[in-house]
Amino acid sequence: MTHPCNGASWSKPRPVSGLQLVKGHAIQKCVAHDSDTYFGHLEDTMAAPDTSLVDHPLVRDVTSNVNAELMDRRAYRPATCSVFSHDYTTLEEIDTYRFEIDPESRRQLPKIIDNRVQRVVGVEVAEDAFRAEYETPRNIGIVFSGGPAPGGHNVIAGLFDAAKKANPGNRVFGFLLGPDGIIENEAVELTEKIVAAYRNLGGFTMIKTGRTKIDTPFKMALSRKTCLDLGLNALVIVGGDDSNTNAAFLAQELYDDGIQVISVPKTIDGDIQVRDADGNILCAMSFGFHTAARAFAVEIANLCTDSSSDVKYWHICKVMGRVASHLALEVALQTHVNLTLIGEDLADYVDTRRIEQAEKTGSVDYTAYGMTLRHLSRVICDAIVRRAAVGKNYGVIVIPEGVLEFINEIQVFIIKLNTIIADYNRTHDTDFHSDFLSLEEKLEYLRRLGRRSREDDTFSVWNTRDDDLFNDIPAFFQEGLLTERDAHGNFQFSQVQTEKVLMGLVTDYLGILHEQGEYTVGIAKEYYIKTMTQGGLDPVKYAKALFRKYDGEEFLLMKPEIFSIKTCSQCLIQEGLIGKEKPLPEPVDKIFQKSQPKFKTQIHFYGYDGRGADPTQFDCNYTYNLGLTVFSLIANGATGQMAAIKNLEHDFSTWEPIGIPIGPLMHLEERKGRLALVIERSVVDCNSMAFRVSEALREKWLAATPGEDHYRRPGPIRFTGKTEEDRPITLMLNALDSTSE
Ligand code: FBP
Repeated sequence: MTHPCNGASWSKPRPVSGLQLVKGHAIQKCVAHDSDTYFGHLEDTMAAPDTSLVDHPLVRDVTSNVNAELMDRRAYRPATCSVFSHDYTTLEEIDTYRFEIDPESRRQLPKIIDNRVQRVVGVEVAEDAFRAEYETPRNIGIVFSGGPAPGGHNVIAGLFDAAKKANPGNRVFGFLLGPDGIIENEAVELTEKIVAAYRNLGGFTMIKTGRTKIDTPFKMALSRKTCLDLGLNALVIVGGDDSNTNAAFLAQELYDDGIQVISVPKTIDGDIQVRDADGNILCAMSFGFHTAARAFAVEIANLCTDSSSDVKYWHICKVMGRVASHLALEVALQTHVNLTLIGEDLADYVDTRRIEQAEKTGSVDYTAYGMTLRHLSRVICDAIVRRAAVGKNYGVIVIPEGVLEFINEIQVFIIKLNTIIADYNRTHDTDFHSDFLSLEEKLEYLRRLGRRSREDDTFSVWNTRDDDLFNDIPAFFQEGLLTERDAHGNFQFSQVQTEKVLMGLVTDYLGILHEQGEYTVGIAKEYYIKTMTQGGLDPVKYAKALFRKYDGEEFLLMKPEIFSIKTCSQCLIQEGLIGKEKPLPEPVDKIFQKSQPKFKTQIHFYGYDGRGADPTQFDCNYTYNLGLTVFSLIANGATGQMAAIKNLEHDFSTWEPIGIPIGPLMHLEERKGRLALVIERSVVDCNSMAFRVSEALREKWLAATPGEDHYRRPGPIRFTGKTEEDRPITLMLNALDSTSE
C-alpha cells in the first residue's frame, strides 16, 4: 500500500504538523546523545594511539586496534543490485502474490493489511514532482531489535548512503539499546564518520540492541511521542519475528501521524523465510544466518580434524537456533559431521514397529508418533555403537539448540509451564520468578497445583502425574524448563543444557549396551594378526574363542560374553587355550583392552560467538542492499512493509529488491499462555532439497564403515577469495527445487 503522506501523489504535503515544527536545531535538542561524545571511543579505532610507552613503530603497529583486516573490511564497497544504479527508484505493486490473511490480523491491523508486494524499479526519467518528493528532507530512525546478527551495520550503511545520496540533508538517527531507545527517546544522529567505522563489521555494536517488546498502550504512546519529538518521517526496525510483530503494530499506530514503518528481516536462526500462499519464495533467508552458520562450521570442522586425529573423544556440539534447526542443517552440509539431529525430522518420527504391534491388538498407539528423549538417546547410541564396531570410538555430533521443542513430552512441559507462569503473573500481578527464587520453592508451587488437581476436576493444567514425571528429571533440567521466558514469552532454549540431558541418557544406555557386549570397539584384523604373531600366538586358534566372526571380516568384534578380563580368561579356558589359574597372555590382554570402549565426550556450545562474527561477503552484500531497499521504500511512501531481496537463492545478478507486506504474515500463536498475533516462524521443511540431500548422505557422513571419515573443511570466513561459497548451501540446494519445477 502506498502511504497517504508521500505515496501516490508526490506533491501532497506531509500531514503531521509536528514534523514540520521539529527541524534543524530543534531536532538536535531532542536527541539524547551528542554524536561526538557518544562515539568518542571511535578515535581509538580510527587511528593508532601515540603515547611514549608504545611509540616503537612495530609495537604501535602490532598493538593497534586498527589492523589490516579491519581496514580491508571498512574499505569494502558491497556490490549493489542493478536497480540501484539509477538515481531514483520507484515501487511497482505486484498483484500476483496471494496471502491467506488471519481475520485477527485484519481486525488489529486494518491500515496495513491490504498492502501488496512491491518491487523496487529504477526511474529512467524522473519528473520534477517526483524528484521533489524523493529528495524531500527526511528524518529516519533505525533500531536493532533482538539478538545480534552479522550484517546489521551494513543495513544502516546502505540506508545512510541512499538517504544522503537522495538529499545530503536527510538525517539518520540510531536508537540505542533496542526498542527501549524508542520508548525512552535515547537516540544519536549517525554521521559518515560513525557509519564508516562500522562498515562490513559484525555485531550491533554501533547502537546496541535489546529485546523489549512494545506491547502496552503506555509503551506505544511513549514510542509515538519519541517519533514525533524527533520529527521522524520513518522508523526502521531491524529484527526477527517478534520485532517484525512490533513493526506491524507500530506501522498501524503511526499511520495517521504520517510516520512510515519499515522492517528488515534479521536473525541468525534463519527462521524468517517468506512465501506467499502459493509457495512462491519472497524472502529465502534472514540476514546473519550465513555468517553464523559459517562461523559455527569453521569451529566444528576443526573439531572433526582434532577428533579424527587423536581418536578418543566424541565432540557434542549444540548450535544455536531457538526453535528451527536451519543452522544445524547448514552446519551439517558445511562439515559432514557424523550425526546431526534435525528437530523437525524428529517430530515427524513414527515408530512403525509399535504401530504394527498395536494394530495386531486392534488398538492405536498414540505414543508411537513423535520421538521421546529416551528414544532419541537410543538413536545417538546406535550411531556411536556402529562407529565403534569399525574401530572409530570418536566423532562429532551436532544438536540444535531448539531440539526439545520437537520432543513431545518436553514440549508438553514447556507449554504447561508457560501457562502456569503466565496465569500466576496475571492473577497475582507479580512475577513468578521473583516470588519463587529457588528451584525448591518453584517445585513446591507445582506440587501444590498437583494437589489442587486432585480436589478440583476443572483444574487440569498440572496434575499429579505431571508432577511425578517432572520430579523424575534431573534438577539442572528442571531448572532449565522453569527458566524465565523472554519479553516476548519465548522459551529460552539457549539457557537449557539440552546436550547434558541427552548425553546423560546416552552415557547410561551405552553402559548397558557395553554390559550386554553390544558396545565394543572393533579390532582391525591386520592389527590382531600382527599382535598375536609377534607374541608367538596363533591368531586363528585364538580368534575362535575371542570373536563373533573371523573369516571375511575387516574388523573383529569380541564375543558379547567378553566384557572383563575374567570373562575373557573364561573363554580361553573353555577352548583349552590357557590353564585355569593362568593369567591372560599379554597379546590377548592388549587386544581385549583395545576392544573396551571408553566413552569420553567434550561438550561445546556454538551460538553467541557466531552471532558476533564479521559478516561473510554474502551477508555484507545482502544487508547493504537491504539498507538501500529500505530507503527506496521510504522515499516512495511505503509503510508496514518488510524490505527484502527476492532471488537470494540464485545468482547475485538476479537479486531483486522488494517490499513484503508484514500484516498478512501474522498469525495467532500461544505466547505467555495467551494467543497473540505474531509473524510465523519458518522451520526446516523435511521435503526440501537441502534436507533430502542431507538425509541421503546421512549414512555416508556417519561413516560407520572401515576407512576414512568424510569430513568437509569449509575453511575460515574469508572476506575475499574464491573458496567461500556465494551463499548458504541450504539456499543453493533449495534453489534446485524451484528451478527443477
Ligand atoms: P533473534 O531471534 O532475536 O535474532 O535471536 C536469536 C538467538 O540468537 C537464538 O538463536 C537464541 O536462542 C537466542 O537468540 C538467545 O537469546 P539471548 O541473546 O537472549 O540469550
